[in-house]
Amino acid sequence: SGKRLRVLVDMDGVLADFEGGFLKKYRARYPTEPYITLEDRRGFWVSTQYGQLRSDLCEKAISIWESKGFFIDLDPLPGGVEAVKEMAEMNDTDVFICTSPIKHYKHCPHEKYAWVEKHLGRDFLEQVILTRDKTLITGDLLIDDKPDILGVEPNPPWEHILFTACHNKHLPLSLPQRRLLSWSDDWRAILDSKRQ
Ligand code: UMP
Repeated sequence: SGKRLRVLVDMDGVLADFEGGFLKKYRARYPTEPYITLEDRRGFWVSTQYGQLRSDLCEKAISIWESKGFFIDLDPLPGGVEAVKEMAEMNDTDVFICTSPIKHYKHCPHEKYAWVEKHLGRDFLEQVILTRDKTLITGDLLIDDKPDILGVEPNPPWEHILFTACHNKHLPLSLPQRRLLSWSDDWRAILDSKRQ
């Protein structure tokens, strides 16, 4: 039919390497403090796991992503930029980058737009959605590494595809949830499965 497919793609942990960027800058700023390897990461919230390691490390972790330059300096995750560009070129397909800024707004929202311009090009700024509540956004698919995506809308219209990350790879999949293991995985088949 003539219906277009709308794909929402998360940024941190899906297109941009939040976890890798965090660990690198945390170790550089706090070289004598303990840290959690990516292999040992559990749970979506980095600050929570650092706080469990030692209570004062929660705020030290937060200081890293609240710093100027944190979000713009994140490296792209392998294949993500290429996949999103290819998706955007597909017939009857609309792609939006759907990302939640941190509440410390001094640098993050600006740097998220700058990251998209740098890696996807100026025209892609049209596709950016900044929201703290993704349940309000309509779409067919939401590709996101956060296991639980909650908000004021109890029945969001999208199917959440869990993008595998260091913090969620050990989680049992709550059926019928589907995963994308990486951008090398068959994201085209997931899109095709949603086309009418
Ligand atoms: N974030 C935190 N605390 C953490 C980990 C991440 O505030 O411990 C931030 C980084 C991102 C946002 O700006 O939360 C997650 O956004 P989404 O990936 O859900 O869009």
